[in-house]
Amino acid sequence: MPSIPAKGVKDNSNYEDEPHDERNYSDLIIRTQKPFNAEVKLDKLIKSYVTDTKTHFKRNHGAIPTIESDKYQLEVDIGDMGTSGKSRKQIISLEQIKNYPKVKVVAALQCAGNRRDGQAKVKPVNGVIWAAGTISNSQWEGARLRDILVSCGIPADLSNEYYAVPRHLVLEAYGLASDDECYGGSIPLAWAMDPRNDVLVAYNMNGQTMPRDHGYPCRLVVPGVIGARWVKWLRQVSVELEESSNYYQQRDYKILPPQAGKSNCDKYWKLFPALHEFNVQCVICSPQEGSVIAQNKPCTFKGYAVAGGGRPIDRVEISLDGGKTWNMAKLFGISGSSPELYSSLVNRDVCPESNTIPDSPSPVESGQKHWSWKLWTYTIDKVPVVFNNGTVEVISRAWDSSGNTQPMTTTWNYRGVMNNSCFKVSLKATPSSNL
Ligand SMILES: Nc1nc2c(c(=O)[nH]1)N[C@H]1C(S)=C(S)[C@@H](COP(=O)(O)O)O[C@H]1N2
Ligand SMILES: [Mo]
Repeated sequence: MPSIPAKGVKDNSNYEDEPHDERNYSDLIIRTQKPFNAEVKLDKLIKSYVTDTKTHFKRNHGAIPTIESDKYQLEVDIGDMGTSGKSRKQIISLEQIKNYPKVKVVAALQCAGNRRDGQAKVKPVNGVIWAAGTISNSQWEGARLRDILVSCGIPADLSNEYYAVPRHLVLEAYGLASDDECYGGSIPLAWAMDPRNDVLVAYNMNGQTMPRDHGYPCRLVVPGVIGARWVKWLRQVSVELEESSNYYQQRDYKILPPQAGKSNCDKYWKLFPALHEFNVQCVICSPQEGSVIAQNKPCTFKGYAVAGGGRPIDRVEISLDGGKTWNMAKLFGISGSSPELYSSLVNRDVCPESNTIPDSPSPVESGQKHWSWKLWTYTIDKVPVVFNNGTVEVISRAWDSSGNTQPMTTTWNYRGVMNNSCFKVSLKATPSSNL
């Protein structure tokens, strides 16, 4: 645990060096200033398939540290493999990290607290109240954590008997955090060692140096897994037999049963596992709640959908009759994590007013994981008069390749995490002449 800041690192405990120039404040909704927590306005969120870096949500449990990249050190502790002849603790510089084979992955990053506002409507929850804008889809570039660990002495072959014992990679960050001595967490070692999982120590985001807000000089990228494990300003990675004891692993990102609340949560934390993969999610970004739409005119609904663990989104559906019948939306996105496809998608207007989004490219080879979100549109040619000056409720839901879909209503949990109930917007349909 860090008590004094490392050489070349300033903790900025008074928030004296926040990177204001990295933030497009007009696209963001600020939830807390210190720490800086901001989500993206829904209409801005889907303006391009790859999220603009300055418009990316920002989720922090402390101040943004200032780190001099030439002094940056990643400490790797290989735990009980330290008896194999390799030294147990090894220090790796940024230059060394950049010498490993470079890997690019396009992946969605979603906070487990995305849509916590829906939980807070049921009963007060403990956490920043977010709407549906704590998600992004970016290209991440860096070294495979697997490659670094193999060169430090961890067996490369997952069939090695070493993997008969489950181990964890305990992650710690530079900088301060509000609930513990530093920000930390863990992921299963075998997850990070599986090359198909694309776990990266990333130093570039969308083709540019990693911004300070997002982890400069290095952050972990764990596609398909809740944002909490994507540790920014990565300081240490240790192989251990137990999960991280850090607050953010043990007491934060868990789904407690509804009977657990502020007064009795202590006895429940131990009973439930820390969250890892996120669940299937789908959000209507436009039109937004309360908007007015014109009768007899076309109306296009737009949004995003994403599934955890590398599962593809198979289907997005829209209901205009309270969930009795469902209509299929058009999906747009890349099927795997191919960097070639990425380059053709950057800054492309994927949600034009007309419904001209191309269908998804054909499925990729089996075994390839699906880390990106899908954007979708659904157009009705004529808003029916039957809505008759009244409100119409539009409901969306997605299905992933494992047949997972979304519940109609949310089940409350104390931390308000992983709310993926069907997204609903109420719109007012009026005669066009009234608009
Ligand atoms: N060091 C550090 N890493 C962190 C956090 C943090 O507060 N400190 N927040 C985590 C959470 S909860 C999320 S959702 C993501 C958010 O990443 P972003 O700010 O780049 O959007 O970073 C994760 N990594
Ligand atoms: Mo998060």
